[in-house]
Amino acid sequence: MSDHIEVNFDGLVGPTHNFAALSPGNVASALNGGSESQPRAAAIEGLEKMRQLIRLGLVQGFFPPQRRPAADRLAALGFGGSPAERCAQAAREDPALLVRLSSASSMWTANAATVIAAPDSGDGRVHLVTANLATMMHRAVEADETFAMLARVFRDSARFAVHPPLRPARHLGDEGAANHMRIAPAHGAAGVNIFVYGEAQQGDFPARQSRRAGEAVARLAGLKPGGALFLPQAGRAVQAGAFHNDVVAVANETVVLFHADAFEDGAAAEAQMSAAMPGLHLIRIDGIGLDEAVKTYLFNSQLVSLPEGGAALILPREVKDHGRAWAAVERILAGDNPVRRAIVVDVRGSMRNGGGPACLRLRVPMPRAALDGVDPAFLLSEARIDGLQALVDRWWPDRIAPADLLTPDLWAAAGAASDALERHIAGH
Ligand code: SUG
Repeated sequence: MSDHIEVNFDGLVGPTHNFAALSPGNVASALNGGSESQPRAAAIEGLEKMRQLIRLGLVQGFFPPQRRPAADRLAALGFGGSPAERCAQAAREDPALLVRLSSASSMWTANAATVIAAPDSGDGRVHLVTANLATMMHRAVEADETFAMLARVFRDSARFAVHPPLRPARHLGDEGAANHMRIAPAHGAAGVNIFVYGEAQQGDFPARQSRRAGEAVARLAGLKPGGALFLPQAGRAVQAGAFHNDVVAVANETVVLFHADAFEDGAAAEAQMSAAMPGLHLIRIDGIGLDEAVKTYLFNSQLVSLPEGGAALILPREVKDHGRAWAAVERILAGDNPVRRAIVVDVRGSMRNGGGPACLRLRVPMPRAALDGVDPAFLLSEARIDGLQALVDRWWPDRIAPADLLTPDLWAAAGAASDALERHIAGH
């Protein structure tokens, strides 16, 4: 058994999961804006995905959803009274603000932080740099609480270094691990960290990740020379709806799977990646269009190393349902590379807001022994997943229509669900 593992921390879908079209450049979010959501079903889907990873023999963790609507934020903005009174005032005076403070977007934990593995960092610790999520207001409000949560979960400072969000955020857009790929001979060996960033806006849709943010992460973690590679994301990929690099590329150990149009200069990117690590399997997919990549989220699969050797792709159902995307998967499986299995999961609720299997998880490579330094309340077994499913069944709203976000009933229901989850975690 390897002494170095990767733990996936999935975000539990929150009780206010809804479709508010808050993310320009995210095609699914725009398309589904205004439709009714199913928070309970979406949370159960996510938990089932976590269960599948456990059944593969992998270590699985979770992060709780942040409390929404964020009534504490409303207080900081001058809304007065009890949490419900603050929400009521905001609903009257600035409903668009209340909607932004009601998003369950903290579920996409690939955007919680950038993680630098222990073998790559200057001090041998795992480094987590909290993402500032500066580009979208509903996401920027996550950052401070995410920092506090990460410090709580990764509590052993001899093993983990948790950094606050980069500031000034507006000038250092940072969306975390969604724009970072690590290549290495194995999780436990020294690797190369690929930071993919967006150049200045090239169309209607914003690029969210700045090059400077990646440079700061590299410095903060003490990356060794040669331990970092900076690649510009293709402007046309961003304009096609790849608002994060993980919509068009994914890497794991010796494999990089990417769309032919993912990088600004594809040939140069391939040459640089190959030069950075001998023995790399570069799997370039050109049989499907960028629009199909965005629609199916083929590249937002999780690519995980299996305990028995080889790797598996954890794919969204939308890939299986799409002829050309599925044909690409079959070619990957037949090819000369470590990918052995394709496992299909259903995370439809999250997908409809542009969050696939890989968006829902923060991967944290660590020495197995470092698990002792993680708060066990955030590590899962199948029995603990059963417990969370029962909780979600009881407390998560069945449906949310956009207008519900402005009603006291929903604030009360969401608050009760968050209280129940807090008690559940405290009772662990
Ligand atoms: O930031 N969607 C998220 C999806 C994040 C996906 N994460 C990764 N690719 N790693 C976003 O755009 C939509 C919310 C709404 O429209 O209601 C949203 O925030």
